[in-house]
Amino acid sequence: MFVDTIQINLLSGSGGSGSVSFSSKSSKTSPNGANGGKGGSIIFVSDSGVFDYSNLKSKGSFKAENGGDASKNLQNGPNGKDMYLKIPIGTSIISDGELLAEIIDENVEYKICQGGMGGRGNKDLISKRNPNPEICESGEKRRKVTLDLELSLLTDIALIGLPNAGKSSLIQTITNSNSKIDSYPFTTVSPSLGVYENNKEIVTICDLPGLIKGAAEGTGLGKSVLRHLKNTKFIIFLLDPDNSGYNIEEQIKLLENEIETYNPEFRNIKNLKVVNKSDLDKIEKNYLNISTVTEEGIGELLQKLDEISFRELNRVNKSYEKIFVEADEFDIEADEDVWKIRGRKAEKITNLKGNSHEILNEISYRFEKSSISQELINQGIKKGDIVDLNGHEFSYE
Ligand SMILES: Nc1nc2c(ncn2[C@@H]2O[C@H](COP(=O)(O)OP(=O)(O)OP(=O)(O)O)[C@@H](O)[C@H]2O)c(=O)[nH]1
Ligand SMILES: [Mg+2]
Repeated sequence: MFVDTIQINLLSGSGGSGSVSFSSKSSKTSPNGANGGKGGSIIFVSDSGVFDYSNLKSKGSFKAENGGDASKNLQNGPNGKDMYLKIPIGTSIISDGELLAEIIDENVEYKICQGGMGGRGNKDLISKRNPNPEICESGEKRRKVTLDLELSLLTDIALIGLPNAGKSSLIQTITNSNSKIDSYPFTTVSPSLGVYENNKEIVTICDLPGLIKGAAEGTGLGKSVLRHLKNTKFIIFLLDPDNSGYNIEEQIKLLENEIETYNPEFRNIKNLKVVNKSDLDKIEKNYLNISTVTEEGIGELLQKLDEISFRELNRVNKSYEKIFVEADEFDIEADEDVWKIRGRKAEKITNLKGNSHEILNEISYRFEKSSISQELINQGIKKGDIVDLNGHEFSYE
């Protein structure tokens, strides 16, 4: 089964915990607790040998390795392995309806779910304030990301027409494709690719399901057909003189209208209008007439296509990568004189283990320096109010 849309859950690895330990070679002990390993990240790699998401479909959820905890005596925890997932070229990466990336180049790596930072051990926490720390940091938690992936195939030519126009018959006539042909509408339910060689280059053709009125709004297989056009360089409109509902001009109008409604930019895709089924003696004078049955006109069609240099044509889509600055976010919830603060930034302040007295000192030092403290002042915190920072409570001074 061809899978061209998928929702997947990604979990990066958590960071390992730092350690608290001391060297005791001489009478003077010194901190030598090491750092936890980084958690593994999940990285997409665009691969021209992958054609859809069926390799991801069977799992749906992916988890990178956690970083290891540090041991004593300067032994850092091992980093968790990154996980690489192959995705097809032509993938749109979408999070919560927002487009994060369009991947149309081969071998692009996209770190989509960052592994957690390892926690620092007591050696790296030495400071003037605390020269002999008995605390360490726990590692950052894993991140969870849910993404929608949508594929728009990269092809030179797309065959567009109403159901039964003969699109699959045409791709079979001119390429090695064995797209299914039958006399009922919507025989083709997913795109199929074929290639042929002209005197200059290898040309890829994509046979698509038929379009009907309302396709741009999702009628029939509409959206899943039209989505592919953003990575298509050229359209053949295949028209059917034997269609009982629409004459040739009406078919052109319907198809162009659906395409433009879906995306006005698609108007710029070059096209050729071809009338099929000339063997039925329904010749349309103003167009190239062909028959996939008698192969009449097929040579002429190929000649016309030979005149086009597909390499030089542009696709509507551009590769795109949103600069993804992860916010060090936090939420403040105020209830009378208690201020509850949660979120990644709060975790970064309170991620400490060890001597409880030192933990409190370190937390209040980090808290005062942080933007959380400034935000609380802006929101009107008063002396004596209770601050609940990720479960650690203290009174504000
Ligand atoms: N007489 C005649 N019939 C044709 C010709 N080309 C295709 N057909 C017939 O038209 C019907 C539809 O052909 P398909 O190739 O499956 O059409 P399609 O456009 O791929 O249809 P969908 O996948 O349903 O959108 C079949 O019965 C074909 O045999 C032609 O040149 N002449
Ligand atoms: Mg078909």
